[in-house]
Amino acid sequence: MKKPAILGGKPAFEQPLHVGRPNLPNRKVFDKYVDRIFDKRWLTNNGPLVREFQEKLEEFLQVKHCIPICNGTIALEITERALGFVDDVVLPSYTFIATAHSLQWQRIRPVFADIGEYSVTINPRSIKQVLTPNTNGIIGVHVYGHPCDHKAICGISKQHNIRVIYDAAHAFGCEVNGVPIASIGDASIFSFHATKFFHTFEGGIVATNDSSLAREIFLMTNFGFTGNDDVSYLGINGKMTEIAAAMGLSMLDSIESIRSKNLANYQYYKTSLSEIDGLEIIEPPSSLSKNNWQYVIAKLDEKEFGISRDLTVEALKAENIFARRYFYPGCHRLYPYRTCRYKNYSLRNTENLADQVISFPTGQSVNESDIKRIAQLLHLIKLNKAKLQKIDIDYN
Ligand code: T4K
Repeated sequence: MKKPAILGGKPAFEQPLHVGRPNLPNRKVFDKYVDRIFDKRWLTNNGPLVREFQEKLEEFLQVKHCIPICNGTIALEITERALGFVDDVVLPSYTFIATAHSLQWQRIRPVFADIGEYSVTINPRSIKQVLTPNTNGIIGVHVYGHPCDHKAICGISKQHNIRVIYDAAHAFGCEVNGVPIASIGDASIFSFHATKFFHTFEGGIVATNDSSLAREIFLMTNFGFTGNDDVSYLGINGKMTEIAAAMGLSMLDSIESIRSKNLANYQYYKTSLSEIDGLEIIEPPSSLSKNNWQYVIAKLDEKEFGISRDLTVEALKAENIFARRYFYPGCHRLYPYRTCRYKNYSLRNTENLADQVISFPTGQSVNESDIKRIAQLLHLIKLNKAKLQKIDIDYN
């Protein structure tokens, strides 16, 4: 059996395999849109491609309004402001740091709730436990595209008169029990960052069925201008560029082939990893009736696997496989939140999952033979556990 690279062997992959390696559209389709940008000399500020992209997204996502934005974080910030979020807003700690920062950046207090024991999304019971008289917003995150329990969240929102945003950064093209995911809650935001299943280099949107909210968000995205010399809202520059829309329009053409590729990769992983004790792929819940299969996520049980999750990630890195620990350690254990006094309640499920999670490379640039090789390497790492355990790692 070959020596693992971490013990001095040669890396298994010459070219690195990354989680988040961007999917790309057909180059000729993209070039045609770029020609249109050059012909028109219109680069940003709600240009023709952005407007065309917006219309296509509204149709694709089956939602009344989509407002294109420069990235997912600004989409969150503008939506929070437009919905009047102040004081305390409840969100899961198990998310990318941008969800929490979008609040803290505006001096709104993020109040972290736990995820469920068997789910990756915010637990409605935990939301109820952390509500305060000052809570006026909830942000549910469809982590890895897995839908939040939106019916229970809707009940809490009605009972306490609290508005709800869904951070659907991972859920583009998903449906929950046959319902398009963008149509639940007061508004949803999507991230079109390069690492996402569907992207515009950098970008995002707010999606909502509320027409007056959509107008307010649209105006806030352009400094609050309601005419050349008239400003009606406190706004910011959140505009999407024409080149980003060109990428988005081209990606829409390729979206179903990328979805199929992701699904095939997910199935290869599921088969290849099924025989490895201590490593378990997290399956999507049955409520996710349409998935984009963007993330392949597993839980590594150190006792059963024989080596820690962190050492495994490090050993894979030596083989040129850049797996990630999305979302370790949970926002509440990161700056600036770790020093706040939130912890009169438990985030046990968040911490358990964050300590075990491992995200594997997928997307267009990964194929069946890569996945088989990754599985073989995991076997190899397990076999060499005694030697590997002697290695001291400094993950960061
Ligand atoms: N809400 C949620 C739930 C989110 O997950 C995110 C973003 C947001 C809100 C905010 O949306 P944006 O404001 O970003 O639109 C990456 C992405 O940058 C971030 O968009 C994403 N979530 C998050 C989950 O992943 P990092 O800090 O892990 O990125 P980085 O630089 O480590 O890159 C990730 C991997 O992708 C690396 O292995 C390298 C690879 N990569 C990356 C780029 C940009 C490439 O191979 N090529 C590339 O061009 O955050």
